[in-house]
Amino acid sequence: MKCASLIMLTFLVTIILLYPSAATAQDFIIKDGDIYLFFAVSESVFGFPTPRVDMTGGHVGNEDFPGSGMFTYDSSTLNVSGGTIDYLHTYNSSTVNISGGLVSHYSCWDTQTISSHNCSTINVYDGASLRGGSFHHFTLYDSSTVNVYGGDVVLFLMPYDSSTVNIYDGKCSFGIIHHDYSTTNVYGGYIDFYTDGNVPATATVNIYGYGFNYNPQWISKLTGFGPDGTAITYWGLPDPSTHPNINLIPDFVLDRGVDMADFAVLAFAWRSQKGDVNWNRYCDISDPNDDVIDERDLDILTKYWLAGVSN
Ligand SMILES: [Ca+2]
Ligand SMILES: [Ca+2]
Repeated sequence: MKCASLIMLTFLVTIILLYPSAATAQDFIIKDGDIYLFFAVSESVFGFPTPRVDMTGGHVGNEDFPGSGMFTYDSSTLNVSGGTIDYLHTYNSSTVNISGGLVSHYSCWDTQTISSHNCSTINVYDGASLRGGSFHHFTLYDSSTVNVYGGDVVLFLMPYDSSTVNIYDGKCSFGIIHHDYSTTNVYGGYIDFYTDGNVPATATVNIYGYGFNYNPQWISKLTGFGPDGTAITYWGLPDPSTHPNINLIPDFVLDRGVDMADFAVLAFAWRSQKGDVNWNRYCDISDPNDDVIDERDLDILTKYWLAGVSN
C-alpha cells in the first residue's frame, strides 16, 4: 500500500472514531459529496440504542480496500436510497433497506432480511431472507441458510459447504450452482437454466410439491406446484430418475412435509382410475404414471415419509 494511502486510511479511521461524540439521537444522513472509507452503524459508536442512518448519496468504502466499507451492528437501521457502498457488512439484528443506489460486496453474518434494490456479490455466513430486489453472485458459506421469498438472484445462487437454500417463491434467473454438501429445498419459484446443469453427488436437491412433470428433452425442465400451490419451474435440472440425490417429494398439503395429511389425500383417491369421481391425478406419482392410484403410488409416498417434517 502506498504511503499516501496509509495516511488517508489513518486519517479516515480517526475521523470515524471521533464522529460519535458529535452524534445525537437524530437520524444521521450520508448525502451527496460525503465520502467515508469506513462507516459503522452501531449502538456503541453512536452512543444511543437503535441508531438509524439514511444514505441518500455519497460513497462509503473503496473497491480497492476489501477491509473498508459500511458496517451495521446491534439493532441499527440503515436505509440506502442513493450513493454507493463498496463492501457492506451486516451483523446482529441490524436492518438494511435498500431502495436505490448501488451496493457491491454485501456480506451477511447472523440472520438478515434483505429487500434490496440492486446488490452485487452477496456472501452469507449465517442466514438471510430475500423478499425483493436484484442480486448478483449470491454465495452461501458454512452452515448458512437463505430463504428466498421474492426478488431475483440474477447471476448464480451458489451454496457451498453445508449451507441450505430454501426457495418459496421469486426467481433465480441464471440458476443455482450446487456445491459441496449443500441442500436445496424447493417449494415454489422459478429457477432458470444454467450452463453447468449438474448437482454433485454430495449435494442434495429436494423438491416438495405435486403435479411434477419432468421433460429430459431440450433443457431438462421440471414443472409442478409447491405444497401451497405456488408454481415451480426448474430449468436445467439433471434427471431425478438417475440422480438419487435429487428428490421429487410428494407433498400435497401446505405444511411442507410428508405426513398423515398427505397420506389422507392419497387414501381418498385409493384404487381410483382416471375418470372416477375420487380420481386425483396429482396422486399418480408412480414411475411411470399409470392412471391408477395403487400400491406403486403408496410406495413413493412411503419412500419420503416424514421428509421435511421437523420433530
Ligand atoms: Ca404435506
Ligand atoms: Ca399410479
